[in-house]
Amino acid sequence: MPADLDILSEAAIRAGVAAGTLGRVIRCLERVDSTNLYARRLAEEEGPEGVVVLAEEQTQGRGRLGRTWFSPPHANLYFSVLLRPPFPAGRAPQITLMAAVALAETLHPLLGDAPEIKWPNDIVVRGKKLAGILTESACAADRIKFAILGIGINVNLTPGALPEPLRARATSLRELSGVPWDRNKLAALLIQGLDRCYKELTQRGFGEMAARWERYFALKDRRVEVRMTDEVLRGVAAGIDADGALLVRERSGTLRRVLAGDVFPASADRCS
Ligand code: BT5
Repeated sequence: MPADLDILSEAAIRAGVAAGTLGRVIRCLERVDSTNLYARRLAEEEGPEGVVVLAEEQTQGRGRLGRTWFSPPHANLYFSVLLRPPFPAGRAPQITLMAAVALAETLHPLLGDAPEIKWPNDIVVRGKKLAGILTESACAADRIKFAILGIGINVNLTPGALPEPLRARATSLRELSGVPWDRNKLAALLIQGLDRCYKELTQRGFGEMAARWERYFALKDRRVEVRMTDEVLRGVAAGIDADGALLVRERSGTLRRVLAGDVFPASADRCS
């Protein structure tokens, strides 16, 4: 039987979330295919903005581009937020970047160490991946109809529980701090942080959020390699633009905009 720390509780999370848009409805599930798929089903049934779905375990936890998210039970946080931003479709990538800022700003004081954002969707601490973000949106008439913001954070996962290929590349809050974390309190803090950043993004636009994002962008001004589906691009990471695209200056001086791909320090021999 799991100890209290190992059980997600809607009441405990709600107690830590002030009235806002995000978290007005909180649903904790024992096991689900993917919280993103569950939230998408709610969105298609006209669920309201701000619903947060958490699960103890995912049987089909998803990453980008058909990858999987390792989601063992009662150890981590896996949750999705249903958003209905009043944005044109082109602004969808800003949701992932906003969420990365919220995660970094919430985790930074708790951890002591500054987390790093790896464009577009990873939170990395001491060189290992702590969290990932997957935003999936549906559009109609060039507007975002809804967006599902999915977040996975390794909380109390012990390194021995990771499958072999992930051991060298993934970490958890417990591994970093040496102590177990209260997932309900952490979930509440993250929901609050996301609510604040989402409000700022919708009310004030992306400019200020982009500046905050760049503060945590470890590869800024460094030589990088960007792996895209049909091309590998090399250059210096210059930052992000108003649409959230990664800007890479090639050796020729050309500034390239990258909308989707994986970025690595140049010559690093790692895979995502
Ligand atoms: C991501 O994709 O990082 C997005 C992960 C989003 C997961 C959340 S959990 C709640 C919600 N519901 C879902 O079904 N998904 C979201 P990507 O950048 O493609 O990275 C995927 C890669 O990260 C994998 O190919 C592995 O190499 C690595 N990975 C998988 N599980 C991991 C874990 N638990 N911790 C660290 N790295 C992991």
